[in-house]
Amino acid sequence: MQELVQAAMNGDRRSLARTLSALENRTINLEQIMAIVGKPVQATKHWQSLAITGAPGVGKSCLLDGLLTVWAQQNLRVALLAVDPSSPRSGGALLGDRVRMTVVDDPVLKERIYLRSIATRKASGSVPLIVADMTQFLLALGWDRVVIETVGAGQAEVRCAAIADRILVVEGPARGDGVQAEKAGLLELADAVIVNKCDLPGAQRHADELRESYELGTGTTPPVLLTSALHGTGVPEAATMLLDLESSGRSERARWRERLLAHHERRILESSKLDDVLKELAVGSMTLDDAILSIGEMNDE
Ligand SMILES: Nc1nc2c(ncn2[C@@H]2O[C@H](COP(=O)(O)OP(=O)(O)OP(=O)(O)O)[C@@H](O)[C@H]2O)c(=O)[nH]1
Ligand SMILES: [Mg+2]
Repeated sequence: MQELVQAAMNGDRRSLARTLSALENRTINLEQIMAIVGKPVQATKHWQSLAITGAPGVGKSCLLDGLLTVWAQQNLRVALLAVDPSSPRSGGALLGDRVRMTVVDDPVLKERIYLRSIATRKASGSVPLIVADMTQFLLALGWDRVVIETVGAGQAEVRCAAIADRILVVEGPARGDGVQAEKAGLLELADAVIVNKCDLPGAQRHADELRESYELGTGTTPPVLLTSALHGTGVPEAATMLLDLESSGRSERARWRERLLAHHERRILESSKLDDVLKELAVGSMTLDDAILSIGEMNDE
């Protein structure tokens, strides 16, 4: 494992892929890897991880292709972690079956880009945790930025997004139903929103609706931009805006809420006392409140 991680540090892509697989399969943990890497992730004045999330087919991958191209042309080294949905809709399609990234066709740019998909249906353990660990590892290896693509507004996806420093929500043109309530939680997490497919009718209207609904709420309104990933319209502007994106106050709180919930869940699931607690709960000799307390005490020891 030592040799593998060192080869990854020296830029060998196959070793990098194998180390990430080991993290994904939990055959190695982040602490062990970081002990080999030997240097912590350096804080920078910009974000280091950005989650891109939105409904299936809204154009996230197409948009990312454009964004990664611009960033790579500026000499940035960017890694993309695409979290593959386990939903029956796609049957857990792999990255290769989805949109093709053209940025890797350029022999110079491809050296500055790393693409990796994470198959959620195969993952053993918490996907947000795996994504967080992979992100830290990539940053420690010197990748400038890590971008995480997740699909949908389900709890697991929101949790994956919440591990990132910034969250970009991608939307499509208006479908005439306004801003739906079930999306409110996701929009609350957004540091920026891009309405993609602006070559189709309804995009401008949806951008207006979004701005309006943000203005009705409390806190700052995140930037709302229009792009057509298909034609490249607005993509360079979006790339520039995103590079220096600040966290909106509201998203910061929402993000920590998700992280706290994820952390709590992980503590319970990883507790050595879990089996005993479940047995006691099942026979009624313990209350749920006692169970939480008991697991908490155990972990504090
Ligand atoms: N008209 C139009 N079509 C677009 C645009 N961007 C993407 N598409 C098309 O939308 C489809 C889905 O694009 P993807 O980039 O794969 O969307 P995605 O959000 O990554 O999809 P999932 O990863 O499956 O959730 C593709 O057929 C694209 O060609 C756009 O700006 N305008
Ligand atoms: Mg995609």
